[in-house]
Amino acid sequence: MSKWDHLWINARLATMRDGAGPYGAIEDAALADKGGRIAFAGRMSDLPGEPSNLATRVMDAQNQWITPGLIDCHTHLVFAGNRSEEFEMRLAGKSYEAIAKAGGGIMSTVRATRAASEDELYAQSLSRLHGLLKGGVTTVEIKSGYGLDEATELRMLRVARKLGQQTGLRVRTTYLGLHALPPEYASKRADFVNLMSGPVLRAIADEGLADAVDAYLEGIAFTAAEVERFFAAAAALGLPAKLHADQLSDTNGAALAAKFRALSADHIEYSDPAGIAAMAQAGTVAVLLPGAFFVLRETRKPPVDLLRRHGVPIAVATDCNPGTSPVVSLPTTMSMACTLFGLTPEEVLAGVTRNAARALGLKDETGTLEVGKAADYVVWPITRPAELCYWIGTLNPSAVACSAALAAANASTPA
Ligand code: DI6
Ligand code: FE
Repeated sequence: MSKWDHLWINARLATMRDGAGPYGAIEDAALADKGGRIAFAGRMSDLPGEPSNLATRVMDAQNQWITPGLIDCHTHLVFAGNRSEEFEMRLAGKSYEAIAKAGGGIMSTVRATRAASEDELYAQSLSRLHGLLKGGVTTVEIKSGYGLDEATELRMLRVARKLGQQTGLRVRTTYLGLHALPPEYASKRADFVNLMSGPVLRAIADEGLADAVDAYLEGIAFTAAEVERFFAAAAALGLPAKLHADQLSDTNGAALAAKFRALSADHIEYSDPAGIAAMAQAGTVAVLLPGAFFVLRETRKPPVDLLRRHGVPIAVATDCNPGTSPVVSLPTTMSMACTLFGLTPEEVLAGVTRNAARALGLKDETGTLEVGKAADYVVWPITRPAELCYWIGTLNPSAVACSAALAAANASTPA
């Protein structure tokens, strides 16, 4: 047998395998990888020989816990500038909707992002990505949506792809074509929807720049009919949907997402029981975003009990964006998901691993520690998995492995 690349011994694994007991935990465990795939995840006593004979590098985890690499499945990480003035306006009593209606909000970031060069956009976004990395993230979803014209939407997605290539993180990109109506289309809504669902979508698909599409279904954003038109055009090109749904009001977003068999419906604070039942039927993941709930001081919580009762998979993400969730720490968000939404630490860890992978169409690739899956994992200096949700701002991984880094390195090494 040719040797494994790495072997961790004396570890405790939170495999997060579905149906394998709390955290899918294995004590007195070992984890090995070879060629960027997990080659062994089990008990030390089941190792097929002496560790030093089995792997090129053997590391002693000294009883630390190893989890799957964390997955942040909803971010708007690529943008220019910041919205700290609006933060101050909201603290002084102005609402998020009122600021948006007055031309601020998403449009203020659109102006800054349109004005930024690709290099500026890359540099500003890279520092945020480093923040996520420090928290154990190995896969991140990045949306466009602060361009709202062809050139800037493409630029955002290219920057997102380049961030993945250069950092070695696994990046999934989402074309958020219907995010806000730019003022130049104020009296031509249908033209804007047609542009985003037609020429811009095709240009993005031609360059292979997006893995999915997303839309903002909300009173201050787009209607169900507009979103349906956009989703249908994406489906015709083979692109799956994700949806910002029922965040500030009930717009039947959960049901619409289910109708298109969307990968996920995100936010869903106001979703009704019929919508949640439809999501369960369609296999649509519920992505909960406590950062936005916290920043906007919302009071309506997502229907967690209903999600549990219907068996809808729950994911948790940062929603990193300059308006409603300027958060670049997934562990901090995990703490919020417990304290603000009442999820258990085990539900939250599933929400940033197994279920987050599913929300990105990656469930066979990453999200659990299982032989054959990508070698994405994090070693944590903790004694219980719940510590991952308990500490705020202090916990750093002891080691992070991301197989996408290996793939990127191989791609850039001449054969
Ligand atoms: N995600 C979004 O896209 C909007 N809200 C959210 O949670 C708006 C983001 C922004 O204000 O820039
Ligand atoms: Fe968002």
